[in-house]
Amino acid sequence: MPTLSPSTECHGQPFLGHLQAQNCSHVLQGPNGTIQSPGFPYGYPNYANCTWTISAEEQNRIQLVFQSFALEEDFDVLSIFDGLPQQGNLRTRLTGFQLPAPIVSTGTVLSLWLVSDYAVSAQGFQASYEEEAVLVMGTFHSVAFQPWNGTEWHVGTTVVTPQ
Ligand SMILES: [Ca+2]
Repeated sequence: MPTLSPSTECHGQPFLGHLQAQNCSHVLQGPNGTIQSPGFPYGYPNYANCTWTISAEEQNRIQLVFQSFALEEDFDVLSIFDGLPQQGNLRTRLTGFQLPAPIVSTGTVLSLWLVSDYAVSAQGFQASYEEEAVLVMGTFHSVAFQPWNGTEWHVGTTVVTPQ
């Protein structure tokens, strides 16, 4: 009986090959949306092997907030990747029944990878994601008020409009 093992190779391909074969690979773009494990909230299948890759626009970040989380502890795991779902990008592995804290990507891509084993399911997970604009700290120059040209303001500076 063949079984899928996500940590090993499949026909010489890395684990992404499994995902394409199972058609459980989701590519999502901002600005926001909801992600659910298959069958949520009635239970995910055994041998689940699903990825969600979320891309934000340049300069933006992705915030992931869980609304619900229940995976068979230690045996079914949701891995979060800061970037594409590759081993080097692994950020955290989530399992069990505790609602994880929100996660914000450090780059423009955040990925999720759900793997379940051969038996015992649970409700699964639901999370919403949202693209966030990054406030670039720095200085800017007045354009509207010509006399102020050359004045440097920092974010948070109080600007008093002359009467
Ligand atoms: Ca399981």
